[in-house]
Amino acid sequence: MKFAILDGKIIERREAKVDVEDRGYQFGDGVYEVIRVYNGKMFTVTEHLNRLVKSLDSIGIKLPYTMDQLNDLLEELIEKNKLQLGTIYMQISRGVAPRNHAFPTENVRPSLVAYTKEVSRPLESLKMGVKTIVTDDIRWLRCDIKSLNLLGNLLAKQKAAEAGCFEAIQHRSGDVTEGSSSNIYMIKNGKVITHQSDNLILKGITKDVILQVCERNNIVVEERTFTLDELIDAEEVFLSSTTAEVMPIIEVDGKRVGDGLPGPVTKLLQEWFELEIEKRCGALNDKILF
Ligand code: DCS
Repeated sequence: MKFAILDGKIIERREAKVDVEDRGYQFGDGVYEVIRVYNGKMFTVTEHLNRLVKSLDSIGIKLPYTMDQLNDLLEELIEKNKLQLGTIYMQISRGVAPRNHAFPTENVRPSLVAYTKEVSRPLESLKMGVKTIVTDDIRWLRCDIKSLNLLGNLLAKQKAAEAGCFEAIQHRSGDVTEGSSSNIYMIKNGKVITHQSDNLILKGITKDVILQVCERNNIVVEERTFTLDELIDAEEVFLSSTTAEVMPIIEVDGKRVGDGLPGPVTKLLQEWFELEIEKRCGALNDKILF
């Protein structure tokens, strides 16, 4: 896509360059968000910007823009890039300063970068479900911060890719935490069970929407720790993220989930999630047909 945001200005993507001493580049000293765009409109943008500010607060970076300014900038970027269906990636690092682990003492301006990408909905996978593997969660203890430091997540995702799988489900000593870039859910006796939003997982915006939809439709949700044994034994399993939406999981480490097809509760949630998208961003051209 032709244009990007660099430090508050919309410029040509190929002109958008960062300094070799940007702390995001050297240390992963910053945070990011990925926002979905349907019909040229950002889905749950306020929720994403709120989470961005929360992540920034937890690492002591002060956002050099108001939420309204950011929102307007992102809208302008979507318009200039004529983006209809895709994502916005945005990141803020602590800024440029001589390399030193401790934060710079002089007033360094945080660097903001954002750009768009055309991404279609993964309709085939949404219909058929995806396979996953299980791996140790080797990450740090502040997974609630959407940090640029993603090495643990990358190593997990790479294992999944090498196994021909869509996602790696991470666990700490047998307790399921989350996927390498998604939240994980299982269905037991018709209830939706997912890890509580604490320091061990990222509080997904998609997760929030799913939980709201469940509440409105009287689906019982339990936010609690659950084990790999419970997961393997579940009636249904699914994952959620900004790009993958509500994605059925049909295999965990080579073992079939249920009868190996997307289950009825997952399909209901997919339907309700689509309605939620349409409510906020207008009618979708391509939908999951059941
Ligand atoms: N957990 C992790 C570790 C994630 O990276 C993500 C999203 C989620 C959960 C789900 O959060 P959202 O529902 O808010 O998307 N990861 C983003 C990413 O890196 N690419 O796309 C989404």
